[in-house]
Amino acid sequence: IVGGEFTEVENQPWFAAIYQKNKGGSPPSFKCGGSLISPCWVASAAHCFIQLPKKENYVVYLGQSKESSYNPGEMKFEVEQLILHEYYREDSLAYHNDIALLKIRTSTGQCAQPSRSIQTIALPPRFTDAPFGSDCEITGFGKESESDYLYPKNLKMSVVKLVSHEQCMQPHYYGSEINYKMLCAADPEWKTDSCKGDSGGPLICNIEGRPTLSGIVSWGRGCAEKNKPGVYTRVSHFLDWIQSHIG
Ligand code: 4AZ
Repeated sequence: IVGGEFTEVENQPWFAAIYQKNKGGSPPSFKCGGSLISPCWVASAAHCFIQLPKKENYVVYLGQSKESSYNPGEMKFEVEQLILHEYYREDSLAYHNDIALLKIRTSTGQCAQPSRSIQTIALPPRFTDAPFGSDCEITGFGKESESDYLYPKNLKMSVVKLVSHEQCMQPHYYGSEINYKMLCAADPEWKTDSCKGDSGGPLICNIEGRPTLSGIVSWGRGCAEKNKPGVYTRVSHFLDWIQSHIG
């Protein structure tokens, strides 16, 4: 996250930290964010997993405010199922149908136990989003500046505004790279944005008075660049796909 502020996972208790296992006993490497949408299921971005689409290679933590550290109250999970969208596709800039579902279970076969630092996030009503111009929250362990090579250790969050498709499809924004299964969100002053490493994490908007998973961090040209919003998978347009897999 460029800009924004450091936070604790109690303020984003649906946030999941997804790590890729390493060979030869070295600790797992942080890979992507995710969101707990039911006790057994985490939603994330397909592009995080496409190069290594094997569930055995990943481990999921809930309740982490600090990356790659022990966090009191955290829970660790293996991935029982890794489902990537069957129409996931990459264009020059854009990812299409950039959504994945991870079924999680502890070593003793349990799903997530809700606590102060672990909670599910609501899915949106069908084809329903917050109005354009609404404030929404983004969360992640991603870079604080595109040029950094290090990632922050502490979880960050920020606030961005939903940008209309009409605006985001302007030639000096993203033109025809954008479609209606994506959401654009940005800071009017281009000071805060999601960035590399935030992929898969949540864009949370208030819909009908409750915090809702409206978007999944997917792509963007750079981070907090003028006229280049963050682009998010539009969860309200994938509810049938989600339902068909999680029941
Ligand atoms: C990335 O490379 C990335 N500003 C994620 C989000 C954005 C840009 C890049 C959006 O993972």
